Amino acid sequence: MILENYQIASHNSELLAKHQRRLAFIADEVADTEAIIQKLINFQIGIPSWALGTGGTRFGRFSSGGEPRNIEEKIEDIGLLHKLNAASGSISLHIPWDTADDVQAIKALVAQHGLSFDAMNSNTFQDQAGQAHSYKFGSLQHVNKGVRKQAIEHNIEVIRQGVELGSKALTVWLADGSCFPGQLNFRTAFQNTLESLQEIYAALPADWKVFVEYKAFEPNFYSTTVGDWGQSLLYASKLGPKAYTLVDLGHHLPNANIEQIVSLLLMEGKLGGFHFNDSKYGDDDLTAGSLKPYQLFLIFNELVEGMDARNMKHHSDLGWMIDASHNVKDPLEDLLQSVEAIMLAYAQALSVDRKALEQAQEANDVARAQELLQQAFRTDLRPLVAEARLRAGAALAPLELFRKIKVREELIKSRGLKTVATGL
Ligand code: PSV
Ligand code: MN
Ligand code: MN
Repeated sequence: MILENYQIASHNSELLAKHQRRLAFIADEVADTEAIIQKLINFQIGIPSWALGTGGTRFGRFSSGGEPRNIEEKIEDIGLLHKLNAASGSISLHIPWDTADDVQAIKALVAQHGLSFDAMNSNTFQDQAGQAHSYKFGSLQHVNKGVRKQAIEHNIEVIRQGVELGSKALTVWLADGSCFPGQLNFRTAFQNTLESLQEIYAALPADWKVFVEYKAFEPNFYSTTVGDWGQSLLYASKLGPKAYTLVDLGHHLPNANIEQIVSLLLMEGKLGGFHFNDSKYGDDDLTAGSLKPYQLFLIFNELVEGMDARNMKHHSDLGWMIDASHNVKDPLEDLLQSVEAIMLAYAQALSVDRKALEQAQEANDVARAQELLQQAFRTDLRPLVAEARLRAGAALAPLELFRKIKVREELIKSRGLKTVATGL
C-alpha cells in the first residue's frame, strides 16, 4: 500500500488552521519550543518486525487480517508508519523468522522507505526445525556444552546476517532459567551463560554493541538467569565495553522504580537501549503510555537529564525501540499510538525547567520539585509533536489519516484475511 505525498498534504491542509492556533498557545506557555521541536524531528524509534501482526495469547489469536507474510511486507508496513509519522525510521529483525534470501534486495527496499536496520535479535527460546539440540532446559546456560555451542553459533550467525545488512547491534533476550527450586545451580547457570556470552562477544565487529536484555519471569517461573538489571549489568560489565544493559519496560517486578534504574545505568555508562511498552500485571506488551504515562514521562526525565550530563546524543547514542504485542487492536494503529506516546513523553521531559528543579532539590523543597515535574507532565505538548511531524513532511494526525485512507482494508484486499505473521 503506497501513501502518496498529496494525500498527506491534503490531510494536513484540513487540520492546519486548528493546529497553528494550538501551537501558538503552547509557544506562549513553554520556553524554547523551537529547540524541543528540533529534537523531536531528530528522534527515531525502532519498530520490531514481530509487532506488525496480531500477537494473541496462549488462549487464542484473532487475526486482524492483512498482516505481513514475509520480511518484504514487514518493511513495507514500517515504511508506511514512517511515512505517516516520520519517527519510525528503523526495523529490528528477529532471526530466523526474518532471514533474508536476497540481502541486496532487502537493503534496497529498506533504503527506498528511508529506513535503517536497528538491533538484530537472536532466538534461542524456541526449537527450530532440523536443529540438533532442544532448548527446553535453556540455551546459553544449558548443562550440556553441545546445546550451549548450538546457541552460541546461532547468535554468531545473527551477527553475520546483521553485518551484511548494516545493523550495528545484537540484542540477546534469553528465556533461560528454571521453573522449580533445585532444578539448576544458579552459579553454574550464570557461569555457563557468561562463558557463552563471552564467545558471542568475541565475534562482535569493532563498531558493534551487544544488548543484554533482562526479564523477571516468564517463560520460567522460579528463576531467570538474566532476571533483573543487576544481573544484566554484571554480565555487561564482565563482558566489556561493547556490552550494555537493555531495559524493557515490561520486564520488571510490579512497582519497580524503572526511572531510578535508568538513571544509575546511565551513570555507569551501561544503558544500551529500550524496549518501550506498557503493562499492568507483567510483560503485558501493551501500547506505550496507555496505562502509566507518568512513569513514561519520569523515565524520559531521567534520560534527558542523564544523557545531557554525559553529553550523549539523544537521537543516536541509545537504541530506542518498541516491543509490543497486539491482541485486540490493529497492530499498525497500536504502533502509531505507541510512537506518539513516546514522543510526547520525550517532549514533556525536554520542557522540564531543569535549573529550577536542581535548585528545588538543593533546597530540599519537595513540593516545588514535584510541582515542576507535574507542570511539565500536565501541559499538553501534543502540538509540538505534531509540528515536528509537519516539518518532516509527515501527517499532523497519523492515526486519522491511516483510517481515512483505509489502510487495513487495502492490506486485507492485497494480502488476505487469514494471515499469520511470524512473531511472538
Ligand atoms: C519476550 O518477553 C520478549 O517480549 C522480549 O521482550 C524480547 O525482547 C522479545 O520477546 C523478542 O525476543
Ligand atoms: Mn523486549
Ligand atoms: Mn517481553
